[in-house]
Amino acid sequence: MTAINTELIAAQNQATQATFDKDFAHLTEQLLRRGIDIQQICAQVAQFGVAIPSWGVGTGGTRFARFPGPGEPQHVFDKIQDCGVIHQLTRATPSVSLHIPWDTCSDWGELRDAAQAADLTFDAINSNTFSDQDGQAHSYKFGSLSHTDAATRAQAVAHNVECIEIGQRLGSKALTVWVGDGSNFPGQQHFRRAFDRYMDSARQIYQALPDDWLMFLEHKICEPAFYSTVIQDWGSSLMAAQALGDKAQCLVDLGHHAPNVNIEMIVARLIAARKLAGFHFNDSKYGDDDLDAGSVSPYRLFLVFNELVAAAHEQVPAFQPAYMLDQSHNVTDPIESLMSSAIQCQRSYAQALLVNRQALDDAQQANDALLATQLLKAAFQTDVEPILQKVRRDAGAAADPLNTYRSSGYRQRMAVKRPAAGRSSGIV
Ligand code: AFD
Ligand code: MN
Ligand code: MN
Repeated sequence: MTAINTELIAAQNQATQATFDKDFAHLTEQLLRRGIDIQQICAQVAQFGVAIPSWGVGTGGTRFARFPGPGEPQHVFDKIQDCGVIHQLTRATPSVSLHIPWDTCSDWGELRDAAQAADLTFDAINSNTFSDQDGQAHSYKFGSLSHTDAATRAQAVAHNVECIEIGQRLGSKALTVWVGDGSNFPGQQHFRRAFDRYMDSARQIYQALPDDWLMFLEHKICEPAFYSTVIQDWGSSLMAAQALGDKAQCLVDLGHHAPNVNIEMIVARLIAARKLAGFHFNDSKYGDDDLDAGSVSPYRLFLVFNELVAAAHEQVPAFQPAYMLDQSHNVTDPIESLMSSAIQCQRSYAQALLVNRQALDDAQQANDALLATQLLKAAFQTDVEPILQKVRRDAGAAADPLNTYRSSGYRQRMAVKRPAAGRSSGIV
């Protein structure tokens, strides 16, 4: 089942075929001079996929306001349909990451079928103990997994276990746990005891994990707690993951660090510790801004991918990070943002594949700082668009996803089919 007319895609791709051929031939020749086989790069890029967060297809908002866009998804099946469009046009987003209970469903089997029909699978499932749900016995106002009250902690544990059960029905293989737990005032919370309580709860969740599942711990420096958070940085996350066991790993959301922190080095450390779960890609200028991946700092995104490609190149054992987007689209059509963000991740990956690893090793060994950094720049400054387009064309996706999406009239059709529903979930 395809949401966008395949003939439209084919016609648009055909219209730009001749200029594309020239661009691709030129890049092929350029890379050959650098000793790089473009077909090999294309084959690797074709394997790249990044999961779409179900909450990302609805318009986001800030704590000040939300400005809903037309044709927003009204339930999880609509979200799957939108994710299907993103994947159809890019072939770079083969899976969806659900958020419970934002994504409620009375028949998970039906949802699995709908995803399959859209050629999608389910990535890590996300629990939510950072907001209260209707009819919930205990409030998370003062925390969840680390709450001072045992009954509140037990409720939060039970929710996570339920998320695992839902995920099992959908074919997920990981649970992502992010808690908003923390404090707003110095003295409000006993740091060590709060961490101990978190660990006690996390252990119970860990015990409920099926053998072939992973538990992704997502740290975040602040928000909604603005003085301290229980899992505030990669150090706390690593401590927790190491104490829990092999199935617990650390997830890096690019927006969850102190300003100017060297994220690519954190990535390298987590790889060294064999604890890198994967990513929530997005970009930021100030905090957890959830801007589109690579929209502010494309070089930083490239440097993160450079660490990932280096680890794969050096054959770090069991190195299989999970890639997800986690963005909030306040002023753009979410489908457009998600398509361009997925492609931006692909672009960074492709550029990182162009780094001359041997020359970089040699430059590092010789302490040739300038040459080393120029080798990275040479890769980053290569326009890999023909590679990305080639991969999309070969997969039957759109050569120019944004243009094809806009001319498909999908959003206009959805605006009629899904009349303004008022509020939708996914504001963080
Ligand atoms: C948080 C985290 C986490 C969570 C999300 C909800 O990034 O991934 O699931 O917001 O939108 O800041
Ligand atoms: Mn996140
Ligand atoms: Mn976040």
